[in-house]
Amino acid sequence: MTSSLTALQDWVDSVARLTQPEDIHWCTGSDAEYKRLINEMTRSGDLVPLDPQNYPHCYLHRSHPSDVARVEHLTYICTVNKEDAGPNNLWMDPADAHRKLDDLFDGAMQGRVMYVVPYCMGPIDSPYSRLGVEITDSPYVVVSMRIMTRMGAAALKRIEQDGKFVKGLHSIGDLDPERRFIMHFPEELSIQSIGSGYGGNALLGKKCHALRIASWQAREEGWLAEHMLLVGVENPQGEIHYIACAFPSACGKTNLAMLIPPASLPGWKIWTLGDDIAWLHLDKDGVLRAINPEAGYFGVVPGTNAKTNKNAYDMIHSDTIFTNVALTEDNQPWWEDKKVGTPALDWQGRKYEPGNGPAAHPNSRFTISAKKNPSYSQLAEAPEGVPIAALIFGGRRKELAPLVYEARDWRHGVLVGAGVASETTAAATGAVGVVRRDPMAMKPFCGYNFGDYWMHWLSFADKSDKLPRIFHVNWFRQDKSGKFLWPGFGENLRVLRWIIDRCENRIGARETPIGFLPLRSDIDTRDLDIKPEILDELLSVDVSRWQQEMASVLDYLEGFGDRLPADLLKAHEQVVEALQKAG
Ligand code: SAT
Ligand code: MN
Repeated sequence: MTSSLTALQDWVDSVARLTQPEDIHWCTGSDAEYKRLINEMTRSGDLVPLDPQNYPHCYLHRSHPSDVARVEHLTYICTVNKEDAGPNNLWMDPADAHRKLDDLFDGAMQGRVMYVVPYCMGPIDSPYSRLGVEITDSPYVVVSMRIMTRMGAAALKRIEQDGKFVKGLHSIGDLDPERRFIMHFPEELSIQSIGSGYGGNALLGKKCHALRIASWQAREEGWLAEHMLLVGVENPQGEIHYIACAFPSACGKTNLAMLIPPASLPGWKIWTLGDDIAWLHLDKDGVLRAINPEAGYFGVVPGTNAKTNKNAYDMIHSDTIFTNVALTEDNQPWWEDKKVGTPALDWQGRKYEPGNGPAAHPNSRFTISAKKNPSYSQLAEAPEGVPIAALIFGGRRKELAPLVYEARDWRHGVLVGAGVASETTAAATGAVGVVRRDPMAMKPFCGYNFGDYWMHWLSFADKSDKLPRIFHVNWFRQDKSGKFLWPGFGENLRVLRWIIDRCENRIGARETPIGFLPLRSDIDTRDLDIKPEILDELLSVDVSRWQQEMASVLDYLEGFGDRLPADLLKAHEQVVEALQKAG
């Protein structure tokens, strides 16, 4: 046995001694194993099989009603030095955290099977991929990890070769929110999660590994782990530009990643590589290349219909695990804005009563292999990834932020990313609709001090002169009555087109204090029912409100004290000066 397999075996043994499972199963990732687990969960009631005619191989999982979203207030970064976790994270001393967790994990798997789940984040033969092993007592987690990652024998083989892997320990425990913790030990490359069976807290390959731990690894190794969708945009001439976009959870990453062009833009096509996470590396020529570390989607269900996201809507009619949706009389999944059928049972399995709130939980999810997507990119498995033409930041903001603008240069782009703010959504527990700073859409996911993270981002300017341009978009502007000003969904391609034309130096732009904005005539509004004055509003920069915004950004940045990079402050000053001149 190689030393990495010995280390793995030793760790599995020590976890088994602590958690005392009834049995241990090493997952191979085979079809037979998947089917066996599905059958067992169907028998135990963990999964409800759906209508086999209309939803073949689809299942419903109901999580505990107190366990339906990420729990940011119980998510910790445990570094030896508190400053390394930063004010953007909850921190606990690693020794204290281990003591607390050892207590909670003591005997936690009694009467249960302990599954050992080797997985690879990224194409199995990519130099950019990284390995992990999750130990869990939840068969729902195992089948989900098989969909979301390259899981099983091939990953184990690569662990043997690479010698390095992230250790993730998960138990659903007793699902008591008082005994629920999601703890990360970046210095030990390990994760421990207890008390939750919900996706982002329990599928440790996703946010815990591919973002929190990977962001730490990425800084040490000189790359970036980002909360970004990844797509290829093909134009009628057959050229494909790859772009990566960072939006907070439940702000439409999956919809944009699977966008279907409107009829008035014939010949365009979107190819999906990823809908949530991108790992970005500079290649030897200085080109920024991206892979999607995941192999499946864990997407928000409500709002998905044949109009908003036809690819997703069609795709989730087979081979899908739904979590916390409602059911119709004839056992079809149902959710708000599905537009067909009526709910009989709500997401908790109760008879549906409108007085009890939405039928499907607002954060109900679908889990499905990326290969089922009709717009799945040929290059999704490419070990070398794809070259990035543009990076796009965005948030959900009723006011202020224009439809699109371009940063002046990389340094300004990092400031634009650092200043992102967005209204909170149902993807995390807590109030919904409150504007908060969510730099690079990484507020819940950066595994270290944001000050150091921005420094790391800024450092790329010295490493390459071929970096992509950086943009900011906002699909969510509203008028006084709360109506969206921009139609969104497929029409967002019109904005991507402008972005690509800018990257190709095909068009000019209007220089404003916050960056470059489109000339009205450069946004193609053919066949769109949008009045010129609305477009003007979407493309306007209100100087005095932006002065307030920049003051609030500065307030936020100053919270990072001496870890705040001087270059970021300089970029900020530049915008403030330009606003002053304009005002
Ligand atoms: O955290 S999850 O991966 O469960 C979903 C999200 O918030 O993006
Ligand atoms: Mn996400």
